Amino acid sequence: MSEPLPRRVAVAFESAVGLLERGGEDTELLRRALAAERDRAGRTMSVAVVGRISTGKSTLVNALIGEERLATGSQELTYNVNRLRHGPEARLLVHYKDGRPPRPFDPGQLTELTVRRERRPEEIDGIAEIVVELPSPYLRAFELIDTPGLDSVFGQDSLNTLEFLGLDPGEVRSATLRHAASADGLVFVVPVRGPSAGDSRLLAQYLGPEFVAATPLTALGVLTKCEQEWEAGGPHPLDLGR
Ligand SMILES: Nc1nc2c(ncn2[C@@H]2O[C@H](COP(=O)(O)OP(=O)(O)O)[C@@H](O)[C@H]2O)c(=O)[nH]1
Ligand SMILES: [Mg+2]
Repeated sequence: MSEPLPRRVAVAFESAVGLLERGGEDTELLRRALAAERDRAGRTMSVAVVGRISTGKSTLVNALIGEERLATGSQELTYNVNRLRHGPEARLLVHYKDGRPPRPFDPGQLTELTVRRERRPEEIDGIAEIVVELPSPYLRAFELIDTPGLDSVFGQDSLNTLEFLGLDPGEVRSATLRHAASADGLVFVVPVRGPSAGDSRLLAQYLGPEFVAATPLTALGVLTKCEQEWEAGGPHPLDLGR
C-alpha cells in the first residue's frame, strides 16, 4: 500500500529543500520559502473567526463544536484569543505575553480567564492566548481561533467599553489581526441586521497584503442573528444580508 498523502507531501518537500541546499546562495531564497511551506504543510490547518465585537463569533464556534465552551454575551466582553484544537480530553493551557512557560488550568475555568467583569484583572492582561484542547471530532480537521473582535477601531461605544475595562483598544486590535494574519482560513462574521461601514472597512483590511488567508477560496462570510429579521412572509434574511 502506498504511503498516506501527508507523508508523501512531507517527503517531496524534504527532497526539494535538500536539492535547493546544494544550490548555495543562489537558491537560498527559494529554499527558505519552500522550507516555510514545508513547515506550514506539516501543521494542522487553522481557521480564525473574525468580525466586530458581539456579532456572534463565540456563539458560532460553540455551535460548531457542539458545546457551550466559550463565554458569550453582550455585556461580558471576551478579550482573549482562544485557540481550540483537538485533544484526547478537555484541557486548558494558558500562554503568556511575557514568555513565561504556559500554565495548565482546569477546563471549567475558561470563562473566568476570558470574561472581564471587573476592571483590569492582572491575570487576564498577561495572557497571549488560551489553547483549549477538546475531544470534539469537529476539531480533528482544523484548529478554530476565536478572536475578540475589531470594533474598537470603528465604534465609539465599544471604544468606551474597552477604556472602561482598562484595555488598550490598539492591543485588542493587534492581537486579533496578528492571529487572523497567521491563520490558513478566515470566517468573517456579520450580523444580518446593520452590517455597517465598519464591517466594510474591516473586510477591506482583511483583503490587504498581510492576510494570506483572505482569498475567495479560504475566506467565507457567516450571517448571524438572522431570525431577528425573519418575519413570516417577509424578505428572506439572505436577501437582506446581501
Ligand atoms: N438573537 C440572536 N442572538 C445571537 C445570535 N448569535 C449570537 N447572539 C447573541 O449575541 C451576543 C454576542 O454573541 P457573542 O457570540 O458573545 O459575540 P462575539 O463577541 O462576536 O463573540 C450574545 O448575547 C449572543 O447570545 C443569533 O444568531 N441570534
Ligand atoms: Mg467572543
